[in-house]
Amino acid sequence: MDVKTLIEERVQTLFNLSLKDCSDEQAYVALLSVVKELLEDKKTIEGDRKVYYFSAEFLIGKLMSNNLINLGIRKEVKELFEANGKSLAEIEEIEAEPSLGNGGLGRLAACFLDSIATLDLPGDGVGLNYHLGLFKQVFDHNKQCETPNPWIDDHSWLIPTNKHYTVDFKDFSLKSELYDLDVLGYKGNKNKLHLFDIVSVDEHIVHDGIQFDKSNILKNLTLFLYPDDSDEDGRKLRIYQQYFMVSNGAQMILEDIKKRGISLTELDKHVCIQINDTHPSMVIPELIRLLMQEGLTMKQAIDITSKTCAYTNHTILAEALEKWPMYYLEEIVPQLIPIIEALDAVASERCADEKVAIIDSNKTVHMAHMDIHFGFSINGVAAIHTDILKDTELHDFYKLYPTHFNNKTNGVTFRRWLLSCNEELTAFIDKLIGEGYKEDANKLEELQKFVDDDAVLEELLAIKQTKKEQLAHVIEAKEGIKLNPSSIFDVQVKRLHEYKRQQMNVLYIIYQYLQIKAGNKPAHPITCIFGAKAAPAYILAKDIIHTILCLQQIIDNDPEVSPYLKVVMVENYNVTYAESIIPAADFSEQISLASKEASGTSNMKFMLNGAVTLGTDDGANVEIHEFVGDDNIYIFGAKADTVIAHYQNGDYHPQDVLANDPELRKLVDFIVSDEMKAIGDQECLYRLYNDMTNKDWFMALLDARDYIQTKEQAIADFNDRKAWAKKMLINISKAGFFSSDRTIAQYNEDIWKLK
Ligand code: KOT
Repeated sequence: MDVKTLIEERVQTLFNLSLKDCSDEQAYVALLSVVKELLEDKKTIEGDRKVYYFSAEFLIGKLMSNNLINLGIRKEVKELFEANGKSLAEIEEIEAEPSLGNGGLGRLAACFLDSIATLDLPGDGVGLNYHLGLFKQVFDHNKQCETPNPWIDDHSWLIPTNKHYTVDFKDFSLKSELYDLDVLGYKGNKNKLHLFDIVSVDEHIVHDGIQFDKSNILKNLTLFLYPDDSDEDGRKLRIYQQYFMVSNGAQMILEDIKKRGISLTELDKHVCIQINDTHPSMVIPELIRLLMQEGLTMKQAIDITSKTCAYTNHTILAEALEKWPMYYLEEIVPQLIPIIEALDAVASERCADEKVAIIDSNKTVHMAHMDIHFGFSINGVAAIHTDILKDTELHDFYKLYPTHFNNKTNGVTFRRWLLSCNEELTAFIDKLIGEGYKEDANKLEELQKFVDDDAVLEELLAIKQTKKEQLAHVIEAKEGIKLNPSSIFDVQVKRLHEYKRQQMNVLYIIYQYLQIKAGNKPAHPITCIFGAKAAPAYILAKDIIHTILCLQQIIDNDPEVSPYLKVVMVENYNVTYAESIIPAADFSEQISLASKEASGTSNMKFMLNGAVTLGTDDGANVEIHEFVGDDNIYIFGAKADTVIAHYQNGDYHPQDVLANDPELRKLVDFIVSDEMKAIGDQECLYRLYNDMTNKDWFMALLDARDYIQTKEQAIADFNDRKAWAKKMLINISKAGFFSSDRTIAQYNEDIWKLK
C-alpha cells in the first residue's frame, strides 16, 4: 500500500476521521504510527564485526523529518498533507525534542549514528534515557533560570524492549530497562540507539526549578543529563550514571557475543567500543571485570579489552578532564578498585612518570589516562586539536604510544543540516548539479562552475532572504521580537563558555552602539543573534547572558540606535532552533580563543548553508579556511602557538592591553556604565567587568581590536551583494569534506575496520 493511503487509513482507524477533518495533533499521531511501522519493517544492518558508540549524550533532535527523508517519503507526505489543508512543517512542530545532550559532543554522536547507518555499517549507540534531559532555559529579569524539560510522552519514538540487566553498586543493585530507537540510514537499513533506564525514576522529587535530592539514586539516576557537579553529591551521581550506562552496555555486548556462539577470547575480533570522551571510560575496568567473571585471567581480560576499546578526546580544557577521587569509587563501585589498581600497576611498569599515571599520588583516578593506556586508538576531532594533543597536552602519552594517535576531523550529517532544514537550498542545488551530492558530498564541488553565473548568485541570495524571513517569523512567534530581515544576520549559537568568547562579541556590540550614538552608522544594519545555555553552576557564563540581555533591552529602547543595531538572545536554544537559525545566517561567529575549541561543528553547518565564517584559526575553522581560501572567510586574532606560549610564560595581562588601547577600555567600562546599572544586576555586571579587566583567562581583550576591525570589514563587504553571493557559493561548494559520512568512513578505515 502506498504511504499516502496508509496515513489516511490510519487517521480513519485511530480517530474515525478523514485527514481533512482531523487536528494537527491527530495527524501527527497517525503519521508517527505509520512511520514507526515502516521503520520496524526495515532490515537491521548485520555484520560479523560491530561498533558500539558509548556516549553519555546523544543530542538527536526531533526525529520525524529525518526519518521521512531517510525513508524517502518526505515529498509524498508533504503533498498529502497539503492536499488536505495541512502543513507538514507545522505537524512536525508537535514532536517534543529529546534533550539528551549538552552541545557539540552530543550532537556529534547523533550525526555519527546517522552516518554509520547510511554507510550501511553495523553500529549501535549506547547511552542513557534521561527523563528530563538537559534543563529548559527561561529568561526572567534578564537572567537565565532553569526548569525541567520533560520530553517523553505517549507519542515518543522510544521502543520498549524486554531486555533487563542487573547493575551492582556497593549498597544496592539496580535492574535496568532498555529502550531502543531505530536509526535509519539514508535510503537504507537500520541500526539502534540503546538507551538504558530504571523503572523507579521519580520526576516528583524535582522542585524549585531543577533542584532535587542528589543522594536518592533510586529516584534520580536517569532523571537529568549531567546534573550540577559543583557539589559532592552531584559528582557522585555522575559516577552512578556512568557506571550504570557502561555496565549495561558491556553486559548487552557480552550477551550478544555468547548468543552468537563466539568465544569471549575472540571479543576484539567482533566488537569495537568507541568511548566518546571520558564519560564512558569505566567501560574498560567493567569489561575486564565481566570477562574475568566469565573465567578469563586478568591478563587475558586486559589484553582483549585493550584491543576492543578506542577513545576520542573532545577537549583540552583542564576542568573537563574527568578525575575521580579513589574514595568515591570505593563508595560506589568497589568492585572496580582492584582492576583499576592492576591497570595502574601495568601502566607504571610501562612508564613510571607520575604525569601518565592512572592513580596519582593524591589517590585520584585519571579517566583519560586509563583510556589511553588501555585503548588501541586515541583520536582528536580536528587537525589542529590532534596536533595540540600530540605536541602539548598529551605529549608524554604520544611518546609512549605514537602509533595510537590519529585525527578524525568532525563532520555533520547533511540529511539534517541541509536536506531537512533547508529545503529551498536543497532543491536549488538539485537543479544545478543533480542529486549525486546526497550520496557523495564531495560532489558539491560541482557548484564551482556557477561562481560567475549572475542568475545563480541572485537565486542564492533570494533563498537566503527567504530563510531570514522564515526565521524572523519563528522568532516573532517564540520570543515576541520583530527582526529586520534586510539587516545582516550575525549569529553566535553554542554553549555559553568563556573560551567561546560571547563576551568578545559583547564588546563588538558595545562598540557599534557607541559608534551609532556618536553619529557613525554601520555600513549595513546588523542583527546580532545569540543562542546559548549556561551550566547552572557556571556563574560567569550566567553573567555574560545577563549582560547580553541587558544590552538587548537598552538597544531596543533606543530609537537612535535600534534601526541599525539589534541584539536578540533566543530562549532555550536547542537543535530545533538551530534548524531554523543556521540556514538564515549571514555571518557565522566562530570566535573561540585559538587552541581551545577542539573542532566546533556548527561552523560546518553554517558553511553548508551559505554563511561566511568570522573566526579565529581554531578547531575545524583552520580546515575550513584551507578549503575556502582567504577571500571567503574572515580570520582574525592570535594563533594557537602564540596563545599556548602566553599560557606557558604567564605573560598575558588584560591591563597591559587596556593601557595601550583607551578606546577598548571605554567598551569594557560600558559594562558597568549608568545605562547598564540602571537595568542590570550590579553584582553580575561588576563580576564580569572585574574578570575581564583583571583576569580574562581566555584573552578576549587580546583579540577584541582585531575582531572589531575584521567584523567592520565583513559588514562593508556584505554590501557588494554579488561578491558576497560568490563567497556563499564557494563555502557551500567546499563543505563536502565536512560531511559526517566522510568522518565515519575514516573512523571505519583506520579504527573500526567493519565490513
Ligand atoms: C565536555 C565535558 C568533558 C569532556 C568533553 C566535553 C565536550 C567537548 N563537550 N562538548 N565538546 C565539544 O565536542 C565537539 C565534538 O567533537 C567539538 O566540536 C567541540 O569543539 C567540543 O567543545
